[in-house]
Amino acid sequence: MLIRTPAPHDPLPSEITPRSAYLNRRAALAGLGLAAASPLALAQPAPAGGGKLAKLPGARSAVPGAVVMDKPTSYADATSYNNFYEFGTDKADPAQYAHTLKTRPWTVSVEGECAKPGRYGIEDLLKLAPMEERLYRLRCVEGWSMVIPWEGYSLSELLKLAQPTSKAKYVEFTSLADKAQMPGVRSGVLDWPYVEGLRIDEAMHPLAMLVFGMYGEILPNQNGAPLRLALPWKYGFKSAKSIVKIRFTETEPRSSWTKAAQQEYGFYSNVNPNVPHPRWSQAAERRIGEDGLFAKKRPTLMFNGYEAQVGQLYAGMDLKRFY
Ligand SMILES: Nc1nc2c(c(=O)[nH]1)N[C@H]1C(S)=C(S)[C@@H](COP(=O)(O)O)O[C@H]1N2
Ligand SMILES: [Mo]
Repeated sequence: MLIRTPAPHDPLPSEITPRSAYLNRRAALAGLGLAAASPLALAQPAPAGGGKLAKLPGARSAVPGAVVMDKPTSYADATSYNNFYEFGTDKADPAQYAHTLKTRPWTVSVEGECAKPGRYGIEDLLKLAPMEERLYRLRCVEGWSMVIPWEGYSLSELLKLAQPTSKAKYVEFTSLADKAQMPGVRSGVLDWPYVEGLRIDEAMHPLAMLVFGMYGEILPNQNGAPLRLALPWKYGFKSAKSIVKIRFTETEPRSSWTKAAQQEYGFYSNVNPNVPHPRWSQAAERRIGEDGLFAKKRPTLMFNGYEAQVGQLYAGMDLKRFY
């Protein structure tokens, strides 16, 4: 399948702001003497966190595409409507039960096809690279989406320290699975531990983010504390939460969702409005927080709106086959 690569002058979908919003902001900034400020200064300030967790500041990211102009989802919505099956399958379960998760001490082991395997404590990981704030869309395969200001840095910062060998074609991520802390792990709904995988070039892409916080605070447990992935161009389930192991492999890892339903969840799982899930269309989505009586569904964008950044990773691939 041919991937359309936007011409350099094409606006990125993430840069398209309604003209009225732009003019309003410009008028407001002009009043403050900031009219000549950079386009980034026009972006919406991120909403505040809940005020109960430790602060985790991050400077606005310079990675292209890392900041979208969409209105961020409220902190209340982003922390109460979650998928984290280790704490139950209902959207409200993680917020209710994840307080039993112990996030200190926490160690991530990096292993497999690499010259420098290692074990990293969470305090060291927090200091490994400068914290950046990135406003990413996250779209769940179920047909809803959120826009969240994440704090973290590119996953590649950690991966490159391990010096992956030429046999490292893929990276596998494993989440904690502890029955004592995670009531959902007693159920057989998934094959625990939760495992996800990426091709190594996807994992090394600057937009692939290792996340430690959101809304300027450390991650709430229900959102995957103390660290998780955020892969904005893939369906939400590729972004594993509460990671304890990262392994470089020569063969394609089998993810928990693919094991559970091979026909429904492929290895790639790139957001793609043109490839329906076997049981429903993926052409539109509901933005959480905008589900009032008159709220219209939004069209889902190719690669969730990040096509200009990641489209080249899939040039020449049949995305209907490699779904
Ligand atoms: N370990 C683990 N990671 C997980 C999940 C899970 O059940 N367990 N759910 C995934 C799914 S389906 C989605 S949509 C996102 C949801 O992230 P959020 O609750 O922070 O919005 O996390 C993903 N990561
Ligand atoms: Mo999801």
